[in-house]
Amino acid sequence: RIKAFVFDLDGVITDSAELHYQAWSRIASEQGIPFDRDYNELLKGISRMESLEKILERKPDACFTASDKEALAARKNDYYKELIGTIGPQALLAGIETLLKDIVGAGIGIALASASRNAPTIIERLGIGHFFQVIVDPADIPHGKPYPDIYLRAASELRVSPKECVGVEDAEAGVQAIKRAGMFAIGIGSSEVLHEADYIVPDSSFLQLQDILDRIDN
Ligand code: B16
Ligand code: MG
Repeated sequence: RIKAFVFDLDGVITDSAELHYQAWSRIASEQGIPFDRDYNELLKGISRMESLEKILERKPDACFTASDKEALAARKNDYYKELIGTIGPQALLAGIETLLKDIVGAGIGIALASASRNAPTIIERLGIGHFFQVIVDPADIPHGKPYPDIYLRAASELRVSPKECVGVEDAEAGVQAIKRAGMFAIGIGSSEVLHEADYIVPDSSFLQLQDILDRIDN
């Protein structure tokens, strides 16, 4: 029996993936580094520093010291915080609020497993904090997605077994993390990118609790 849902944030609950893209675009163009939406796909689900490293890889001749990198990552976060300062409940993706309500109504637990250190601020701005029993602090998790650690921590904080959990992700690294944790994986987005997921939907409006539970061998 399914006892909990564990959600990713960016690209699943709200389109902050787009805001990350805009903030990184500013940094890349300031540095004269090519950057586009295809390349941005590689940054989804991975940490701020890992994202920066991936962007700087595209300027192999340049030399960035550790403190240059700290400064770039901090500036990106300032740009990002400016963008998230404008969001409110209208930024919830289609179908998510109904899904959260249905899950709670069915007596099933909910946790957040986001790599974003800004996640608590975003959840509060969206007005959905009351649905979550657990928000995992990514600062506590040394190995990010695609390692399963953040999903395993969510299950243990909820006091359920990973086998009793459904994970929901929009990124390849995230789906891999869910599968390695031993959970049922829902992928939102392209089936090419998310082929390891157990159930793939094109966007969040397709998510229906009963439909999801029916697909899992209970
Ligand atoms: P921050 P998720 C991830 O969130 C994003 O997908 C990823 O693009 C970002 O680099 C990461 O959070 C860190 O975010 O800079 O706010 O700490 O998809 O795991 O919810
Ligand atoms: Mg995501």
